[in-house]
Parts: sequence; C-alpha cells; structure tokens
Amino acid sequence: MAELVRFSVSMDQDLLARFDELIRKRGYTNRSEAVRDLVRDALVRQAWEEEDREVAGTITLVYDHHKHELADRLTDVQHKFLEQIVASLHVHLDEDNCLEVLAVRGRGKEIQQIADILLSHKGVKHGRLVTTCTGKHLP
Ligand code: NI
Repeated sequence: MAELVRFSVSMDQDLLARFDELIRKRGYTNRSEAVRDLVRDALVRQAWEEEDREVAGTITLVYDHHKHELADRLTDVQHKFLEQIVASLHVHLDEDNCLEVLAVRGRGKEIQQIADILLSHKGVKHGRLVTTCTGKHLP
C-alpha cells in the first residue's frame, strides 16, 4: 500500500458544516474516508470520459414483456455486445413486468451507447446505467 500523506484544506465554515452533516447522514465516521471516496468518485467519472480506459457498470431495465417483440429485441442487442455484457440477471416481477440487470465492462463510450440503445426501446418503462470502475487503477 502507498504511503499515507496528510494535507490540510481551507474551507468556508458553512460549507464544512454542510459537509459534516452530509457525511454523518451517510455513515462516515471521519472526514478523511469521505474525502477519499469523493476523490475516487471523481476519478471514476473521469475514467468514463476517457477513450482508452476500461470501466465497468450495470444497466438496469424494467419493461413490459407483452410489448410486441420487445423481449426479443432487447435480447438481440445483448447478443450483439457479447464482449461488453458479461452477465445478466432476469427477474419476472409480476405477470407483465420484467427486471433485467446487465453487468457491463468496456470503454465508457461503448457502454453508454449500449445503455442508450436498450433504454430507448419503446416499452422499457424505466432504466439506468450505473457507472463504476474495474477497481484496477484505483487505490
Ligand atoms: Ni420476465
């Protein structure tokens, strides 16, 4: 593990009070871990912007499987992106609705495109791309 370095930060008192309130609500016991997580989050967001970085995430979809050919179309898309879609989970929520969670990895732009294609299908009621990283380059 790399050496731990201490540094000080100057901040407006009101802003710091808001920060302390926020991290308390989120369950952090000290500022350092909260700041580290903010930095990691910024680095992951940056990685999604860069062309050559491999990132990971999940695409979640809720859709009506009665909609004409929708389930087939969504499956067709998944078969086209075998390299990026590494796993999938399908849950039959009720008689009409399905929940799908796809684990994805690859370049940010490609993953965003796949999410856009899937989520824009008519009959997909809700969905979201959750962006994270492979963990490889993040201390
Ligand atoms: Ni289903």
